[in-house]
Amino acid sequence: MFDRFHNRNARVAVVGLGYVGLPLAVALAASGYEVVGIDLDPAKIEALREGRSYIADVADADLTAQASRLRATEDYATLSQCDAVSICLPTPLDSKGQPDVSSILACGREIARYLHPGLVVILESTSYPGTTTELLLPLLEAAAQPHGWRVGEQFFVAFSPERVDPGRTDWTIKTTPKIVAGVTENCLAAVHAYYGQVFDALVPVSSPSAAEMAKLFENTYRFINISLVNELLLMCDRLGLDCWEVLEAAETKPFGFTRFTPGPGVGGPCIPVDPHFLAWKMRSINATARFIELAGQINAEMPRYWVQKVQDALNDAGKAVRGSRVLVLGAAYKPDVADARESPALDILQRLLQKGAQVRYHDPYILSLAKMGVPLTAVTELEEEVQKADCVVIATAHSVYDWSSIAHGAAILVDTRFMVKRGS
Ligand code: SAJ
Repeated sequence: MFDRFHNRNARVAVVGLGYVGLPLAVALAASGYEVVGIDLDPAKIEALREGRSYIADVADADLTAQASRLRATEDYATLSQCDAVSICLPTPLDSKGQPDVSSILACGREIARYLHPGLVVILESTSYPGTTTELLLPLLEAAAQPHGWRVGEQFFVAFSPERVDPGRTDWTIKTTPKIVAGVTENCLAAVHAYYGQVFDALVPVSSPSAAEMAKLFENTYRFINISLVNELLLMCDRLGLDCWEVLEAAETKPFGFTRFTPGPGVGGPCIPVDPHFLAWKMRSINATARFIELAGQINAEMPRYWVQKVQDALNDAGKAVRGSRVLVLGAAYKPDVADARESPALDILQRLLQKGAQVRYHDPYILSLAKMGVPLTAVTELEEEVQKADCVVIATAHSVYDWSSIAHGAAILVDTRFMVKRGS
């Protein structure tokens, strides 16, 4: 039934060619499939046609190596000729903090237009339990019904959460275990036949909702533990204890303890977003995810805490924040990525601007924050800027920074990442 996958002569599609979809498309092509990448952004399509990667984890050479098997298009009609389609579209929170699944719905409607017998539809985007079966599946069933096609018989629907970690090299898209779930047993068999040729280890679970929940829990676990260690920092501050020393000591426990590190808050497209999908789902059934709500409050508090540290340090030096020159190192949400989505550094910069500081930032990967709503462009002369600043704030621990040199050159240093403490 699924020989085209077993024989790897299936033609497969990936919708959404971002930091999840493009690495997946390359991995599928490298596994021998003919791959069609679909994206609505003409700039992405043009770049890929010219063999230019815009994703740090995909080299131009990777595109060149797969050029015979990977092509890009804006046209969903190509799905008529495809045996499978993986949906890798963003699922952000909207301005009210509610899940925004509009991209998945729009994509589902397009897939429905080109639905045909044999098509395997796999949702990879992170979303709340029920998205696959309550939102995506009905769109496809509505298109299937006039033809008498049924899910699990003429077409197949599955959920398999992405686990792409930008910048990580020890675990790759191929070696990271891949959860898979089908709407029916046959749907599971379909995604197993297909993805089993691509990923080293599949983890089948009983339903798409169980898989959606597993993905959300993975990242909620991180979100809550990061908020716990941030609260530890707040508690140590009130008790006059050195949080770093406490953590170093606790970490010597060889079992039953996982180290997290306090910081300026939680950024990125995953960790600060995914838990709120789960919290929203629980509210929708009149239940509450109390840990998530509390963790969100603590993590959101951290930029204010660190700006207060700047204010206190300047005050101790007889300076007001207003008019002081403050240099923030790093705008990205984590080291060595060019991504500032939900980055706490943005909140720190905004707060300093609101307090009237002369704010500058340095980030080798992000040269302007205008698109993120912060009216600043990066400074480039790092050493000179450190020397001239009344206060330097370490917000993102990019590898390019020489922490001892920065500590030596800064008149005042507020180290939200404890980089100097680490001795690195
Ligand atoms: N952070 C802390 N303290 C910590 C860990 C993280 O403040 O101890 C902050 C980071 O600075 C960042 C945010 O939290 O602002 C998120 O950091 P992250 O390391 O979780 O990075 P992400 O968002 O890229 O998370 C991804 C996730 N991968 C997927 O969703 C597939 C996450 O599940 C991974 O565990 C994580 O990478 C990872 O381990 O690197």
